[in-house]
Amino acid sequence: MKWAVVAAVLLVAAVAEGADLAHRQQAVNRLLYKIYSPIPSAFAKLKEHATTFNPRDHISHCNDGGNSVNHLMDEIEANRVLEQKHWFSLFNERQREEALMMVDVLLNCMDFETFQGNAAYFREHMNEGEFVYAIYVAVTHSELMQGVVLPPMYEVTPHMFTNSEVIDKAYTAKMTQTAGEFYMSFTGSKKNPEQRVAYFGEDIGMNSHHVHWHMDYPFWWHGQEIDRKGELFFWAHHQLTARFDAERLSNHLSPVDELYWDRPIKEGFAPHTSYKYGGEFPTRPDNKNFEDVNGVARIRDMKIMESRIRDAIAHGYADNTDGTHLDINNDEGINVLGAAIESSTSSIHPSYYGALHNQAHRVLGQQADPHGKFNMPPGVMEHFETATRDPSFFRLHKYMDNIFKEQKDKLPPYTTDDLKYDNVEIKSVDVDELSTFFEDFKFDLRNALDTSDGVGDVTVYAHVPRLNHKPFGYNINYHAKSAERVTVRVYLTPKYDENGVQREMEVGRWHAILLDTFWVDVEAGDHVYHRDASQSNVAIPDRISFEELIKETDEAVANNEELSLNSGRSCGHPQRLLLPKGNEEGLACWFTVYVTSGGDGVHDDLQTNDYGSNHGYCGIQGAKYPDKRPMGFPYERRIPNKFLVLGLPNHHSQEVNVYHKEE
Ligand code: CUO
Repeated sequence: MKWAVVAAVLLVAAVAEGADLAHRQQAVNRLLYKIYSPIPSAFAKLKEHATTFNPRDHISHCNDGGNSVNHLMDEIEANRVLEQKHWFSLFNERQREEALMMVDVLLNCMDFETFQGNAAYFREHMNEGEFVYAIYVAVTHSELMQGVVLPPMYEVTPHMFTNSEVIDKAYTAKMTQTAGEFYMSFTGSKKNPEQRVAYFGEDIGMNSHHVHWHMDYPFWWHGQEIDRKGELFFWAHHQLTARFDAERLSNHLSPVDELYWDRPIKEGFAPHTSYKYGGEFPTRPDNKNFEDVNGVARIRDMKIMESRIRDAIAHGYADNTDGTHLDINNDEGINVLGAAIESSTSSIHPSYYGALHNQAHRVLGQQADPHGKFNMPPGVMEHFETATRDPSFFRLHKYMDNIFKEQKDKLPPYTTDDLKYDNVEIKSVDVDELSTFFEDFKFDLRNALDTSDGVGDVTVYAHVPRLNHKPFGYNINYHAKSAERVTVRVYLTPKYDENGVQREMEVGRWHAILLDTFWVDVEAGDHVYHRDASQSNVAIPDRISFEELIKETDEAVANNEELSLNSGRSCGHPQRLLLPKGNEEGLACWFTVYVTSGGDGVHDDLQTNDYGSNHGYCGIQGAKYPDKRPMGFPYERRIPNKFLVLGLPNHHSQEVNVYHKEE
């Protein structure tokens, strides 16, 4: 009895401290709930914090002695921060600086109570966009917030993911207090061939993966060094490019061409999206010539950055800030280049190599009003949430992908010894039918709308078609000489080009899509290993909806139960989009299984621990990328002699078709 009392007291104490997962999750849900309106009175604790919590009174609970709190408070008190009800873009230097001040505050909190108090206070004193960004990043990286699930961004800031027409209907629904469900179509019309692949660039799950990738691996990151961050920038975007090209082939379009600074931007773009504050996203007509963007960059600067980077590749070394050289003609070179091109804070020489990628996003985003004559807000290219909607995104990333390829192509091709793994022979692979279809997806728009304590809530949802595929799996029939741990990489590579000409392996390899990487203990003799697509380590399942997240969390808090959401990181390609769309006739692809030694795995437990099952494109947070080999192995290097690869017992390719079935 006595122990029961003690346990009960301890539980009450823990709950009062608010440190258990359910309470932390509830705080995050509430902080992000209807962020354009004041904190509702129903969230009494947060509401109270927002008015009575003075961050300066709690600096003894900050790891940095309160430096970041004092800094941000000084800026707010001097009225130097961005006003509320104004757009926010991470690429705007001053706005980013402010958002990062808040990230610093949150990441320096010693305990959850201080985190919560500061967050509630700054929610009411900072720009909403800066606030949301800071919360997402802080929850992603804070030790205190381990296990907390971030609600889907498309339900927290729906404007960034939803067509204005649908948002307008949601406003009307709210005004008239009539619930509504509205159908959203992809932007543009069938007169625009690019519209055939808009379902990919505008997929809200893919947009969400992309924005989270950049939150997990921010270019401004000044914390502990992140393993292979520059290489991962190359790889995640290389795969996005390869996947986009496969979608294009599925729809009888040529692969995307790269961007040229001295040629017109071929495709225009009318985003059909509006800011919550700041009007419509700017539109760009077809064939717009590049213009210098005031206060951002001249086109000449962009060419200079490109040429310095290409020089580094040609020389085989990059310049350090002290004038010494770093050899990049090796597997690590891609990591150096990725950081320099993006550019991130890990760039070897930021003032020399500049920030080709980040500046290009801004230059492209502002082509509709390059001289600021019309006071237009930033373009879709200036937000990771919206960038992939614009066809120029893929041109830009193809352009950078080609620069990365130059470096990779300078490395010597692998030899048989590099690629061979004698212990396993893959006899055959049986792949289930691969077929895709469009389905309807519904998401909540409520958080886009203003509200206040006295106004009733109205349910408003958007419906959007989205690509999915039939569940599939495959059996790998193998013979192993001895029981051993192995590394398995699975790729899908379109077989033909847009003209129906079969691609040579040397050409096709750069278009290979990684479907999965995993580790398994094989047994000696002849065996079959079954793998399901749903286990893929590049993709994540659907995110829990914000509504469901709130419901489950509130129930757990009310009933004093443990919260188990079973939902990992938000970074990860959507499981639904694991396959390209294909077409009615079947998109012919090579389905490749490549097995190497388990020694390629960095961690000892990879055969039982999938580390959240999203490491293929998103790495493992706080730990090393699990595959020791270069990302894209073995296709990231030239393959002048395909027979060398085809003759390997541990490499098996066979033709499959990806079918698309119209519903
Ligand atoms: Cu992800 Cu350009 O890097 O958008």
